[in-house]
Amino acid sequence: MNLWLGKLSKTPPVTLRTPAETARFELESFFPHTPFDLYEQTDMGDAYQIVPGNDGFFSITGGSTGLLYGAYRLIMDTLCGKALSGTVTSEPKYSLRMINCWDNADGDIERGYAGRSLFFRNGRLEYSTERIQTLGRLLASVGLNVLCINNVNVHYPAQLLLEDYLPDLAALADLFRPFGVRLMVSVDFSQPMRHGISTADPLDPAVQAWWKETAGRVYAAVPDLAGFLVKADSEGRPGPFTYGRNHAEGANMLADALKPFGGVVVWRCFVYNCRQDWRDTKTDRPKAAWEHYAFLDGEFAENVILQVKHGPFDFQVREPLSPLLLGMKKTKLAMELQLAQEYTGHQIDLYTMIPMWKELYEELPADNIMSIAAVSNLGDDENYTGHPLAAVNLYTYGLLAWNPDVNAEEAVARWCRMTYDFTDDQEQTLVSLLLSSRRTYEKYTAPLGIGWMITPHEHYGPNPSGYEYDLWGTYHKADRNAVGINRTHSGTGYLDQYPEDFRRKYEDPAVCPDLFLLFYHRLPYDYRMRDGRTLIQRIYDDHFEGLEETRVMADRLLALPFPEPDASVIRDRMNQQLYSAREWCDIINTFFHRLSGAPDAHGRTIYD
Ligand code: GCW
Repeated sequence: MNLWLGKLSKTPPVTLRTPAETARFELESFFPHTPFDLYEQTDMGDAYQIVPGNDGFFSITGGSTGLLYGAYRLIMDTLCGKALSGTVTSEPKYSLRMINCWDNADGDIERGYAGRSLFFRNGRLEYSTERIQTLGRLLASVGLNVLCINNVNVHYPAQLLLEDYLPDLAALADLFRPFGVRLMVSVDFSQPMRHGISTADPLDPAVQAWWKETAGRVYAAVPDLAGFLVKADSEGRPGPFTYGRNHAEGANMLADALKPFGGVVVWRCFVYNCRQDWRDTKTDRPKAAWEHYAFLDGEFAENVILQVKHGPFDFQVREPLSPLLLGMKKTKLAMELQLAQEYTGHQIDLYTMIPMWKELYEELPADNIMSIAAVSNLGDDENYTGHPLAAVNLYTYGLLAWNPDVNAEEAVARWCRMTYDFTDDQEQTLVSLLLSSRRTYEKYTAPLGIGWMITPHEHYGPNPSGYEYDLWGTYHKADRNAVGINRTHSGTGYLDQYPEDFRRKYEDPAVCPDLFLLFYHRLPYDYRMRDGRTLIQRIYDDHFEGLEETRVMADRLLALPFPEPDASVIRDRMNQQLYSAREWCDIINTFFHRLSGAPDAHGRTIYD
């Protein structure tokens, strides 16, 4: 195993039953000559305290999971060369730190870039026990504790997880339990209709009774299931709208069924019109989530969590924080991130996410959300994440979910140190390449917050107008004079969904940060930016810089002594990224050059 725990030798045996037992096993094998004590204190839950004593002795106090997290903290600090200098206490910011897998029962992964499913094959739950244990250990080592194993688009036969496959689900839960990881399943809102009920109306007593009975069966098999994840009325999925019900009515009905068992309903807010007419200038897709949910603030049951994508569109390189995350004060919220690099290079291009997450947190008041989720970047490739360096996103996500105040550079550096045996200089090089990779990708792709100039459906490589006349509501409206959408009060009014202080930062193009300029404003190509450049020149410059930075990155990255098989995979993917970055740069520049007719001020080659 070449992930960050690769330097731990022994794999935990399947006979472990609790996180506390796993903690003891990991510590005994990592510190074979050091005495230690573990004190289990149930009410501490995930929190832990590590106290050093004489002659290397240490003790850890915590709940069962807290002992495990404390054990990994100590082991990973040691791997990073950090000695325990005094008492360490820690507790997580969020109690649910979730990974959402978009795995289908046939083994395919929607938007998966690391091979096939680790859980499913041939329409069933079928897996390698050893790989599941490794995964459990990886998740636990960074404090992740909820794993939703199936796609939010619940295609048949994934529905059977609540039916015939329950014993298999229970067996999988047993494997994850010693790592403190609780399973979650995505459910199909219309599932009662597979059982002779003619409706899925959440207010229908037969529907309610079916979900209650189902919850009873499911929790009898998996008593610690975290709950259900639901994508409803979104991109063709069934939901309460069919019956004239709102999403509080839908979510609360399921919440009622799960309540006796302590389960939660995680209800996604990714709801918009995905059959928009491009001629319709009134509808602006980023407004959709607010329109569907804001008026329901305070209406959701105790055990409902609304899971909101971090931006109002869909995981583009740069999006503002979703207005729901700022405005729904009386509802439990989770922020949804995406580790899978759907729009950010398919785990071919280097793209380290923590700098972006830290930017989101700068806008997010500390207690607005109570939980966090991320779409998985995992699969059955030998290295689990396709690109070996994409593992840094899983690792740093865990650290962020535990403590959003984590320092991005330190987190990345710790991952590098645990993963590779590099000199300090080599490690510094890798850390700086990882940290700058997102900005580089941003420069050579769609400019200044506009997004969506990507090949439709596949979502890799450039196609500037691929989505322009499509149904998805993702338009840039570039013409020969101007580009972008006015989303201020005088335009679509999207910005009106935000609090006043947020609005003020973006409503005037003269103060709006450059990187959001075309998200909020429609501007002519000769618009003068604050640094004196025209808008079109800034677009050209960013693209040439992005390509050049990729070339430099390739030289520096490929000079590092990665071990095999990482070295070959990294080399192949870097070469693909170089090709793609050139395509992006040339196609985007040519696209805008053809429209605007503006020459590059520096006379660089833009193809006609
Ligand atoms: O835009 C979409 C992705 C879909 C995904 C959806 C979602 C799981 O392209 O593949 O479906 O987002 O988040 O539900």
